[in-house]
Amino acid sequence: MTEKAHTDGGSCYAFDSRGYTVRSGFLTPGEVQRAREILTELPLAQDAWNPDQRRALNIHRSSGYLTDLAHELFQLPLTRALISYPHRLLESYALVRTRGALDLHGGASEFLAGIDIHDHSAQAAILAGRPYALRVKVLIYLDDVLDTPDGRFTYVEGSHKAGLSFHRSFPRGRQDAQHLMRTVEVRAGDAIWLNEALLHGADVKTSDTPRRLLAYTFGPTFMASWSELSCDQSLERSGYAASESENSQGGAA
Ligand SMILES: O=C(O)CCC(=O)C(=O)O
Repeated sequence: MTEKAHTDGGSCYAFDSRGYTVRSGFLTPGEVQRAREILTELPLAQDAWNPDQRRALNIHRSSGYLTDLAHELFQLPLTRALISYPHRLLESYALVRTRGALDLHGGASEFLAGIDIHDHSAQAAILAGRPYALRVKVLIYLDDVLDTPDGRFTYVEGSHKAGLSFHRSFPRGRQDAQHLMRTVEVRAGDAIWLNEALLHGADVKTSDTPRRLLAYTFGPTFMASWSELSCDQSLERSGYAASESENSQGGAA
């Protein structure tokens, strides 16, 4: 077995058992700087559901480095190995968050908003020793996110495998489930290959340092991106799993 295959085997193991795998220093410091500079020129719009978060969509179409990066990730043996099927890019964006938390989202078995049906759209299965993931999001961090005030990436242990809804099991969210909450510390240039079935979000950010990331989601060719599911503005995100804040306000989870 070659070293590369061995490394990818370890990454697949981590992806299956923990719900994510990290490549430290995926981007060099020079590449991080390049991405940051491009980001200053992209149109960033405030997220409707989070005023402290701004987003630039379709960064793979911005041409230049962020397009090249999409191609590189697309071709990468790790991305292929996690999907095990002809794959496509489902979405891409850059995210800048200045304050606040990022609600927990994703999950292997959360209820879709407004209807009593589990959302299995991000499942990943292992069949005959191969991973078949439906949504793999590559998060590439452009800043160090090491301490609680930086708003660390956080997730619910085991939620990518859970058959029960986290939000129904813990109606007040993470405050009721401290024993299941885990965090990941990343440095600028690190990349996370995330199983979208892992319920994840971020800690409350209180520091004044920038927190920027690039995201590229891949899946099998038969999967649609969330935006492709929306017919018009009023249907946008319709059926999406109810968010943490909706739940804690007594919403429909
Ligand atoms: O901000 C982060 O660290 C995670 C971002 C994320 O989960 C997402 O964009 O879906």
